[in-house]
Amino acid sequence: MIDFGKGLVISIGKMNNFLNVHDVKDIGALVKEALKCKHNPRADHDLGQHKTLGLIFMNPSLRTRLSTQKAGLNLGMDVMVMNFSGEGWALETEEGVIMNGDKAEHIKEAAAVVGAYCDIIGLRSFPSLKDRELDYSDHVINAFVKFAGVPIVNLESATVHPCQSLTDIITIEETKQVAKPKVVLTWAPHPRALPQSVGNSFAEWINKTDYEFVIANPEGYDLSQEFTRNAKVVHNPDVAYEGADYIYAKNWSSYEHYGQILCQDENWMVDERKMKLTNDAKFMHCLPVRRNVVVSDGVIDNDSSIVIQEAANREFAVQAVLKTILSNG
Ligand code: AN0
Ligand code: CP
Repeated sequence: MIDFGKGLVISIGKMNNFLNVHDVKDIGALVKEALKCKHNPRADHDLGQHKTLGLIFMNPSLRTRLSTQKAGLNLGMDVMVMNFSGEGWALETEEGVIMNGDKAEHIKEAAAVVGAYCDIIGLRSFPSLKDRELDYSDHVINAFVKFAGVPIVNLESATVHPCQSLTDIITIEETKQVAKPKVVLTWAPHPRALPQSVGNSFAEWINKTDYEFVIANPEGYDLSQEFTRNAKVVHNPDVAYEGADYIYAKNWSSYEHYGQILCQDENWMVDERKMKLTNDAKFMHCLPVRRNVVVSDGVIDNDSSIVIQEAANREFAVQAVLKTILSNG
């Protein structure tokens, strides 16, 4: 049974920004708050009255875009969404440059202007996958933190995707059959170079739980230790799958050989053979997912796939985050 608790927002503590796991004092309390939102989504419809949520997307999105709008509406907020790519002015992010090229507006003004219209800003900004040092400085979201003057919610930055990771823990808590499940984050093939953000973030959040955690990826695909810390990393998927309660699949491009695709080996796809090695594991993926590249139809269409429940929980995860920020006063 879910214990909905009392005074959860108090135990979550004050939250000024939601940039990564370090902004959360008590993950358990935030998970409970999200489950409380799921139980009664409109219970706090007065909290966000006359407050504006602005969602800025530098990149495509389905789930993040809709779930965050929905969460804002559940809390009574007014919500504005803008796709910067194609619709906004091309942004300069470097300091001190002579802006006589393609970039029409500096991020300093853009962030401050959005901040002038909004009480909370959600921002999605993927990495370039070209310059590791610049990407890992997370300079775009940090410029918003510095210049917008209002709380910032990370809707996937160059390094992490905390709304997704919170959702993933909520979904594991809802479905787990044992107190400390074995959770496996497995790399899977993909034809395009993707960010490490979802993998980094999943590792960073799962490391804060008492679950057994194993990461499986090919040689050359180890994630940054800044996020994986002491997690066990194996380079053979069969070893990782043995006895797993959750198989969480995600592709990422190489961190070491930054942004490169080093492996297309289809033995890394999540398939029925490997799932048979598990303890009847549930299959998870943040979506969007490429069928029969990352995961076989047989696995994602099986009852043990919880990807839709996982995506549905995005609404309540971000609602708990927005509620906590709004409760700061
Ligand atoms: C993005 C990524 O891998 O970061 C978004 C995932 C939520 N995925 C793709 O671009 C396919
Ligand atoms: N999982 C996720 O963030 O999906 P979108 O990219 O569609 O928002």
